[in-house]
Amino acid sequence: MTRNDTRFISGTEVIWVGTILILLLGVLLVSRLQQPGDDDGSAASGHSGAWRPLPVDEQRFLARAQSLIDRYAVEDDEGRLVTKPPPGTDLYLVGELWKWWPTYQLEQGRSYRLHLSSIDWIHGFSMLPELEAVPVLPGYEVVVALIPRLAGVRTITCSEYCGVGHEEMIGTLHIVRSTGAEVVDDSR
Ligand SMILES: [Cu+2]
Repeated sequence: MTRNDTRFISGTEVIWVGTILILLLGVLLVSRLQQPGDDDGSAASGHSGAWRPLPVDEQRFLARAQSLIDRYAVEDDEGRLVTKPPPGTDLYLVGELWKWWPTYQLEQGRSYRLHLSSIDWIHGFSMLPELEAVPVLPGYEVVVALIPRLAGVRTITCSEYCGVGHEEMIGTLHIVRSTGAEVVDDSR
């Protein structure tokens, strides 16, 4: 037996374990990014194939979200800002440690194009049952078709672990019936 054999961990072993870990992380990341949007029969998915993150300028994305707020935001009964763009509007939703903004009010059964991006970290957009684990990435946007199926104050959660505030990264979409402004909650 040589001296090397008696060492606790050899350099070669460290390299092998490291390589395998990196490969596993790579496979995990690629499979996340290629998650198909409409294989689950979701009514929200108006496109075919994988999510496609496209490079986006962060300042332009933020400006678009802000301009929707400037144009359509009103205060609700509790003094919170709710942004109410008409059906068909391109929506810009920002994921950020640890919140989602703006808060939109949308009409049930109408279709919207939802643009998602992050300004800091990798997040994931989930609003079940319409959309699950859509990647929300800094420097990229993912555009998905959203047709809200259930009325009510709907919860957006983050599907990618993003630090100590991950569990509290909750946003809301207010979904109203298209005939009026009354919120009828049948989402739970
Ligand atoms: Cu997150």
